[in-house]
Amino acid sequence: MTRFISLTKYLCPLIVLFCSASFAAAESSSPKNAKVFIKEPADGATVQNPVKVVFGIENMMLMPAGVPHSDSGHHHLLVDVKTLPEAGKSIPADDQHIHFGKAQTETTLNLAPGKHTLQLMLGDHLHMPHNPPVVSKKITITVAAPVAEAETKAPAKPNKKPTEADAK
Ligand SMILES: [Cu+2]
Repeated sequence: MTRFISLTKYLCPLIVLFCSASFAAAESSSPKNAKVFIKEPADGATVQNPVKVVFGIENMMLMPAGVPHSDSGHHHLLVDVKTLPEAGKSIPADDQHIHFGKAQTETTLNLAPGKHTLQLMLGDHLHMPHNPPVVSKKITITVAAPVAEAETKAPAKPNKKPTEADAK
């Protein structure tokens, strides 16, 4: 009896694994604790161009595009993306969906001054989102206007000592 119980205990997860694998053969699976996150900049930060973005990953392996390997993928940086890329399709490649197919762990961006959102999504060797998708929290940053531009808009006050006239 004990032997039977322990056997089913090990067999059940295996059966579930095989079944789910056959139903979702097109998508690469990801472990439950898989995580990607933006290490830099901090959420809510005000930054200057060029904006350095550092990627973090946990419980998945970084692998260049085109190299199939279980529990692996490469980063995709989503800039001002409102709707996440669809499951079962390659993540689009454009200015708002930047692929890091060489397994890079950081990048620098030049963004228009103002507010922007950044989010990471892992894609497999075929640039497809995993099942379940491995997506970071979406952060918002403010890109400050270039210093020269900021100065012309708000000229710095001349550095002089306060006089009696100033005090009145
Ligand atoms: Cu990709």
